Amino acid sequence: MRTYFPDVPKIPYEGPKTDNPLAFRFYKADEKIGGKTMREHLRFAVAFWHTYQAEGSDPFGRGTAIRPWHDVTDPLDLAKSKMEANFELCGKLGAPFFCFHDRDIAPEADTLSQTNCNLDAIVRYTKDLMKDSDVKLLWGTTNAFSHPRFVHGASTSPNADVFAFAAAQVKKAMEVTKELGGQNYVFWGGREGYETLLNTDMGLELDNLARFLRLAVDYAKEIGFTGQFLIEPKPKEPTKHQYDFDAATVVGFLTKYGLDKYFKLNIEANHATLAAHTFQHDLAVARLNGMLGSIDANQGDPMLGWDTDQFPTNLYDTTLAMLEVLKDGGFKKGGLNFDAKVRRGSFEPVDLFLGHIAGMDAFAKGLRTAYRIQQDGKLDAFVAKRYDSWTKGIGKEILDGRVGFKELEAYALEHDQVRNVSGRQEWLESLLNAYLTEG
Ligand code: XLS
Ligand code: CA
Ligand code: CA
Repeated sequence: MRTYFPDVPKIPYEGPKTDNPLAFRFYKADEKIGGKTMREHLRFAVAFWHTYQAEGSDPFGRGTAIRPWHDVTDPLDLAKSKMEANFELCGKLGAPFFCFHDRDIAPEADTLSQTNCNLDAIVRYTKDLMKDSDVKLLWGTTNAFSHPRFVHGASTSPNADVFAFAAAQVKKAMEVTKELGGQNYVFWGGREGYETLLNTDMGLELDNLARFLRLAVDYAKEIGFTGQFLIEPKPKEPTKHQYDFDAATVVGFLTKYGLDKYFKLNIEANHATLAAHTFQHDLAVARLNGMLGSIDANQGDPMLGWDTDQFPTNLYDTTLAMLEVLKDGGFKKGGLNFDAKVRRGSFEPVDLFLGHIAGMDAFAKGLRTAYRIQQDGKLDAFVAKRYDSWTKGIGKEILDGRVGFKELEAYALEHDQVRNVSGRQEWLESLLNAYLTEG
């Protein structure tokens, strides 16, 4: 088989002081942290769309990327080349997983049945490549947003034919994900949202979205697909109002339609910040609802109002994210998918490795720091002490359901000189900095 990145070796761990750009500083796959290897904790995945499809175009200019498969012209051969490159890149990085949309891995043809044949051919080819590799599929999904037929949405389109088309596509993508041993299946809202209520029946669209997800659940049961279903919130882009706005919105939606037991959430950092939340906030909302499924690891740019999908390098964020994952008892079927693309100016093939190494190291360092924070217990102890009033006296009586408004009024009349204590935010932030800079 062809080698796509001949100048890139298997990436070694060389420690924080290395000058070698093609080495890890913090990610030592086999090192155990709290009984699990870093590989098992972090479950890194490479995103097919950004790594092999993105060419670095923007609204002002065409792609700049130089890619080793650019000499391949036949669409199916090109799809095979990219899949070969994927196994080489994941293998050299030591990333145990990859993720894809149906249309990333195989070209769309003029008819749905020919498109499905293309997909089948690539899936067969991928299965063969998997035989000689440890690389697995973390999740598959459907691209039901790029083609013009999805101009008004997929399952929330006003056009029932589009709903049917999207259903056919998800059916096939789910079968393919199962065939390749995918551990999860993602539903991201694509164009499921709207631009203006002047032309939109929002009630019907939301009911249809739920209807669609219910049909997906039924079909998964029918074919015995046991992967975890994940919904990925995003507040805007491409539509102005995306229905899956943020973690809290999705939890409410799933609960309303009785779908909550079938789905968990795939939280993307850049989507959380677009919703004006921190990444940690949306992870915490998912965790508190027992729905933290998986993560799309990237970061946005606070000075830009759109989804920039940059490789995550902010240690503050990766640390707080891994703290949420550790509090949740670690990933089950999910993992850390790099939904991230190298910048337009980083156009050489080696940049694909440098981007992933930067992201893997940022999360490895985040894991190390988060684990120390958790073991040390100082932050947890501070929070526990802050809520101490609920462990005794009137607080305990409230929690035990032993008092109503009348008893509370009687209590308040007796204790109306309330005294609060400082929240010590600055001290806590400085403590976090100490964890980040030591060790
Ligand atoms: C787009 C989303 C998308 C999903 C998968 O913003 O991040 O890439 O992760 O469809
Ligand atoms: Ca994503
Ligand atoms: Ca994104």
